[in-house]
Amino acid sequence: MAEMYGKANGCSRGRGGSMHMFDASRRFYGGHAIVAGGIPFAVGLALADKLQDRRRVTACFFGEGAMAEGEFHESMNLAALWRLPVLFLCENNLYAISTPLPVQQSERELYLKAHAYRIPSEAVDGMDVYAVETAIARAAAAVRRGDGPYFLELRTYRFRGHSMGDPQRYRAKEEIADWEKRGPIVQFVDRLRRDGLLDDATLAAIERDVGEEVAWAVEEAERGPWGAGRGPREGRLQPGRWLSSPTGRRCARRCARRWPPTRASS
Ligand SMILES: Cc1ncc(C[n+]2csc(CCOP(=O)(O)OP(=O)(O)O)c2C)c(N)n1
Ligand SMILES: [Mg+2]
Repeated sequence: MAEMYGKANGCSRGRGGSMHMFDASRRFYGGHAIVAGGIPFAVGLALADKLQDRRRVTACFFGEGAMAEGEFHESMNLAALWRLPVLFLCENNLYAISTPLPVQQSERELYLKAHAYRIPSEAVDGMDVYAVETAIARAAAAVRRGDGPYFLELRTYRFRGHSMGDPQRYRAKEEIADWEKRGPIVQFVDRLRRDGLLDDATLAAIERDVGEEVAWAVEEAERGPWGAGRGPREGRLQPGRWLSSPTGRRCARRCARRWPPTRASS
């Protein structure tokens, strides 16, 4: 949360924001602003593990939009050719920002693309927590055994816009409402209740705990200092300081002139 605020107590010392979250101490290697940028990076990490005889699995998450990028195909080829220990996890939520799947991809059965590189691959109901857990456990075990890469297409949906600036004019409200009814948390809770594993009091306690944790993260982020990171750009990220610089003042004036955006400039 502190990283989202751009604060120095964030995992990338406030320099990454939502696009470049990185925490090497927890083996969490991004956040990549370039669509598909994380895929060759993951292949490199898996190559390092293989060369150094470490029995690790690199889990590489990306949206289906990344599968139209050249980097995806180069990475699949090398991962398969060198039998690298990497588990590719594509979250297919049917839209790349505003572009629906049929307008992005010539082959809509996305898992077949990995299959073409001789990587074992399957499509999974990404709205079903059990199905996802089972498929990932099986795939990760195969990768860890040294069988080479594995690919899972997790079929899901994005309930919100791609970003804060996405007005979602490209899809109907009814479509979103339909998918929300089948949301993974809704389905999981229903199933736990049906199986007698969850009662109202336990659910309320879990929701309270989660709420408290999120509130704590927000407070820590609010309290965190600006720009205390080390390096040559020390302190430059403090918005107050930047806005009072000549460049900052010029940018602020330019933005003010352009706001609200007209149809032609937006
Ligand atoms: C190489 C590259 N091209 C274009 C963009 C602009 N861009 C940002 S996100 C995105 C769509 C990505 O699709 P997906 O991964 O399905 O994301 P979703 O909309 O589902 O969140 C695009 C084209 C980018 N960041 N990098
Ligand atoms: Mg998508």
